[in-house]
Order: sequence, then structure tokens, then C-alpha cells
Amino acid sequence: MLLYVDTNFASPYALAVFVSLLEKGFTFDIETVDLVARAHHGPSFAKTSITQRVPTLVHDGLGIPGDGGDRTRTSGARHLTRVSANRRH
Ligand SMILES: N[C@@H](CCC(=O)N[C@@H](CS)C(=O)NCC(=O)O)C(=O)O
Repeated sequence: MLLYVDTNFASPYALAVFVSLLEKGFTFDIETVDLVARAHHGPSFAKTSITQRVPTLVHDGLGIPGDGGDRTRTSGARHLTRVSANRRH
């Protein structure tokens, strides 16, 4: 599993997922996304996260964003993004 968080570790949403994964005892990697440099709108992260936001969790080739926020809230599977198999997770 790979959790994307912001470079400054300042996102409360990302930290909530981080703490939840730790509390559940999951092993996972972390990758940072520089929101200030707008890296989350780059083509690489856009392929991984349909909302282009952190947190995004990649598990078994699926990019799973947070709840999508008010602007993009929809149900379930529409927020899952298939991630290329060679990505570290
Ligand atoms: N409710 C949102 C929270 C995630 C969120 O808004 N993350 C912020 C960082 S705290 C973000 O990625 N902002 C970048 C942007 O909106 O362009 C979700 O789960 O998708």
C-alpha cells in the first residue's frame, strides 16, 4: 500500500488516513506530493488520483482518494483509478 500525503505533512485529511492505517496495523509506504508546486495537477498524479488531492491511497493497483470533497462528491467506484502495475505500492 502506498499513501500519498502532502510534502509538508500538513493535510489533516492525509494525517487522519495515516493515523488510521497505523492504528489498524497496516504496513504502507508514503510518497509526498508538493501541493505548493502544484505537483498534484501533473500528469503522473492525475493518473493515480482522480480527484488530484491528498490523501490518495494506492492498493492493489487502485488509486483511492479521500471522499472527494464537496466539489466532486459522488458514490463509490467512480473515484477509483487503476494505477499502472509498475508503480511502487
Ligand atoms: N475532502 C477532501 C479532502 C482532501 C483535500 O482537500 N486535500 C487537500 C489538502 S488538505 C488537497 O489535496 N488540496 C489540493 C487541491 O485541492 O488542489 C477529499 O477527501 O478529497
